Parts: sequence; structure tokens; C-alpha cells
Amino acid sequence: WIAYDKVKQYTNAFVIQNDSKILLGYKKRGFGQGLWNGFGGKVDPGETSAQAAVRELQEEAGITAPLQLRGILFFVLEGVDTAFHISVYSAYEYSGTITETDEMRPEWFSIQDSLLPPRNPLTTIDHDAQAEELPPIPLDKMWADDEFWMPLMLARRYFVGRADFGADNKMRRWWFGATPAS
Ligand code: 6OG
Repeated sequence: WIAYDKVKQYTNAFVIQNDSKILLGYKKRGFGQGLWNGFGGKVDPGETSAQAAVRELQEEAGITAPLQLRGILFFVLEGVDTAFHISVYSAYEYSGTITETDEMRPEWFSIQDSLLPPRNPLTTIDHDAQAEELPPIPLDKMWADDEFWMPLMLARRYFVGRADFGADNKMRRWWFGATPAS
């Protein structure tokens, strides 16, 4: 087995509204350029990951949110001697004005039903909340791991996962799990 002596801690934060839309950012530069993702970055020395998550969301999208830890991801990439430990956060409200930055272009996406847990058939759907026409979450333009844990996050389950990426950025092996639905 391999000991990863260089583990870097990152954050990734999502704002979700009415279980119907989610805020993603288009990464304009750096690692993951050209992909849509939550907002986040490296945890600085002396900072907790929760503090970093709030700071990064502010820096990259211009908003503040009561982020809650939703899951932990662990990635290794072929040819890269650093392993990524990513704490994923979500919030259901925010304050401030969503702002485009040098690094990220924020946009709302509608959450497709296929990513949500089955609805109780007796639940009434708020059609006003769904009136807005938004594009669905662009999973084909996101990191390949996202489709596995996104439904777990949207179901508000606590998840953990690991994925090993090849040099071509394709996922070679992966494992995801979560606490039972409540
Ligand atoms: P900066 O370079 O912007 O931080 N990140 C990943 N997110 C997903 N969904 N999958 C991955 O698979 C990822 N690798 C990194 C963590 C990079 C941002 O990208 C996230 C950070 O939010 C490999 O400082």
C-alpha cells in the first residue's frame, strides 16, 4: 500500500434552495478549469475547514451562508503525490449578493428529479417555486465523482467517498457510502 504523506485539505460548498435549485460556479482558472463545481479551496494553516468553507464561499461567490458539513471525499490522482481531502458543505439559505469573481462564474441550476429521493406522492409540489426555467445540473461538465455523491448530499445524508483518478482525469476506482436516509 501507499502512504500519502502529503494530504491537502480542501472545502467545497453548495447553496440549495427549495430542493429545486442549486448554485454552482464555473471555474475560470486553475485546478478544475472549465468545470462546474461548488465553491471552495484550500484550508489555510490555523483555520478550521468550516471557517475555510465560509471564507471561500465569500471570496468566490460574494455570499455568506450557514454551511453544514455534509460529507467527506478523498481523492488520489495518478502522478500526483498529494492526496485531496475535501469537506463538502451545504446550506439552504444565504445572505449577500451573488457576485462573479476572477475565479468563478456563479449560476443557478435546477435539480433534476433523477437526483432527488423519491417524493412522497401525497406531497404537494410548489409550482411557483419551480416556475423559473433553469438548466439542469450539468453533470457532464463536472468532476466525474459528483454524480455519485450529489444525490446523497441532496437527500441530506452524511456521505464519505474515495475516488482514484487516472492521468487522463477519468475515475479508475471509487467507493461511496452514506448514513441511512432519515
Ligand atoms: P482551488 O484550486 O480552487 O480548489 N475539487 C474537487 N471537487 C470535486 N467535485 N471532485 C474532485 O475530484 C475535486 N478535486 C478538487 C476542491 C479546488 C476546488 O476543487 C475541488 C476545491 O473546492 C478530483 O483552491
